Amino acid sequence: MSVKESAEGVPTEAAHRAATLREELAKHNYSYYILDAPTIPDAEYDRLLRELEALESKYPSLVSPDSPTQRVGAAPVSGFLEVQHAEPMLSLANAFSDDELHAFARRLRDRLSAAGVDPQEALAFMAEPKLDGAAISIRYEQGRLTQAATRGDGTTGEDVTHNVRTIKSVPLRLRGTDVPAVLEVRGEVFMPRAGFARYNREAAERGEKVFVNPRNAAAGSLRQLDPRLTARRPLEVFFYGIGQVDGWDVPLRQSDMLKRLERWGLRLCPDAEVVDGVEGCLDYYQRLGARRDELAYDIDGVVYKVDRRDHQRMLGSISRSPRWAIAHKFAAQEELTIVRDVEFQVGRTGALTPVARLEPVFVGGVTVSNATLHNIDELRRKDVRIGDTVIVRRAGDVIPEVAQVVLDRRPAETQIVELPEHCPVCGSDVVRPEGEAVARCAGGLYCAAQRKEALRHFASRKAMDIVGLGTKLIDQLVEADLVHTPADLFRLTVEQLQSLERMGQKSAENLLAALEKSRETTLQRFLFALGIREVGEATAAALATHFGTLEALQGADEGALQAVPDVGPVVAAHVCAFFAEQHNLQVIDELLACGVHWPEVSKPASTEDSPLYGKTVVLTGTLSTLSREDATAALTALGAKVTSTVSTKTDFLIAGEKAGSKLAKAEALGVPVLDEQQFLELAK
Ligand code: D41
Repeated sequence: MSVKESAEGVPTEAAHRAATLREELAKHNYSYYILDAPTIPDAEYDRLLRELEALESKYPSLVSPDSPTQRVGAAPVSGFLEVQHAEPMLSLANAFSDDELHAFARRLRDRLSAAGVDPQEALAFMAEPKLDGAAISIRYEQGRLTQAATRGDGTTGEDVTHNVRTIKSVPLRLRGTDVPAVLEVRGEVFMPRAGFARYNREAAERGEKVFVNPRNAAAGSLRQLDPRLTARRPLEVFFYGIGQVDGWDVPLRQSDMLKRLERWGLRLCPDAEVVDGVEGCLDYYQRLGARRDELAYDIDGVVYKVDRRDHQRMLGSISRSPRWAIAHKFAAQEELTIVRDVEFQVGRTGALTPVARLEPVFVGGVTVSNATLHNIDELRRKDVRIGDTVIVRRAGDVIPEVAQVVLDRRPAETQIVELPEHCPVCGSDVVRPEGEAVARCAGGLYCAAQRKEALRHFASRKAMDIVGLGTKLIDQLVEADLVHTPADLFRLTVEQLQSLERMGQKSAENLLAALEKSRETTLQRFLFALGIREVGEATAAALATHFGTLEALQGADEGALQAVPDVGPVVAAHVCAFFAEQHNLQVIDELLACGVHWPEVSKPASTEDSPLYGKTVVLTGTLSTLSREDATAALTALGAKVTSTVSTKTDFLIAGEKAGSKLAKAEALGVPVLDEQQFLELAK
């Protein structure tokens, strides 16, 4: 019996198998990129892809341009062709303040009411993050990707089809049977922060050029001549609009139009929302701004768009920008300035951190005159010299850092920075263990800098919370030789304090009262205050809950410590080393003798009995009775793992007030959602 063959001599079975594989792969791609809920492990996906590749290489007539094997099909190009955009790619006007946003809303209302729209009607807006990447227009004909172009000047862009095809979140073919004859979609190609960091680390290891920021990385990657190079860049895409359309009755609302795009397999930004009026816009701006550092990608503001497309049409555009949309920018996060000096700061653990003293510059809403260079390796890698012009970057509350030297502006005379051999504070040797990036002062608590940092940490709000004992006062106490260990704080007298500069009797008494108050603490705070390496707040809480008493913790060996959720070998070793040190035990004894005490830890019969033990939990929205940090600490103490993104691996979403996209996603994925009350019940 002969095998059935199709016209090109391909066995029907092989053709069927190829079709099935493509369908499977497309389904998994959709789950992965659109639903953000992977259905199979990466390795399994790769196996299916390889099977398809093998079939296609055996029967080349099976290959089609939209096969998932054909992402990196094209050979390098010698240059970029021009593309005329069928519909121009407009740009966005900017608002830099709330006032400018109010003015935008006023203009909208005036124009719309002149066009007959009831000015009382509340306007709905699409509010979305403004990604810092590269704008792209992608054309699908009969559902197949035919062309991708950069924005260029808005009228003419460059053909980057060969590169865009390598981006896995860009479908080569749209899902479904009801796809338009022609559909141009517009969006932003970007490099997520994690991918950017990983890419740069690996590039640096290979001695290649690193990217200054994710925006340059995205734009640069699209302009590669060889698509095989682009394919190695971790690029992603979010779509936010359309260009030319043929054969689709576009929905009335922008938000509904986007939902339709999503069903065709085009990825949207998960953090976009429909909001009401300017108030809704400003509220979104605040909320997104607060989450800016947690987002997986860089943004430089928020975009608001009138949701009704008939209103958009009435408003029209002016000089290449639509009147119906505006970008509300965040304060710039990068600026240029000059390095005046580089000094080494000594931290609590003796780590020497190079810090650049800068010509003051306004960035991210504050004036920056110091920026960290992290460690000596980073300083060498970036080759920062005194006299250089550098890019300083500031992200939210994070310490400003020197991102890069602008070599074009390097003056003829610069000074190279050397790691000091002796601690700039106490003169002890500086040691740098083999293979470690961090150099440390070997002086321990002999070093005044380390003592100051240890005391500052001990007194801080989340540790012993000694109100009024700030940096300046600690510096004075250490310099006057009044305080060597934390226990000395509790032995201070009014007379000693009054001998300090700018310290009257009243302030001295207030400080003693604050010290008195801080003696009553919790085991968790006390453990955190000790400043054991790698023991942060959450770990301190987990240790306190698990062991219940200081004695039990001190008696634990590394094995017993690792039984605590989230305590691994490194933390366990640091804890053991801390309690093995005689002078640490002495300080603890003295603190207890000075009256530091805490209530017994109420320990659940066993954390393993908690319904939250071992569960993966995501927090969203605002809880009314406890802060995000306290909720995280409580969950960690119960043995739960707190993560930031909802996926199929999430066991519970705890949703407070104003929960947004995470709640929607949890509901879509069927992840159980707890409100605050239910969470507190379970955490009892
Ligand atoms: O995230 C962005 N960068 C973004 C850019 C966005 N979310 N929406 C945008 N919307 C538009 C209009 C309203 C003109 C369709 C844009 C851009 N334009 C844009 N990106 C680059 C130039 C214009």
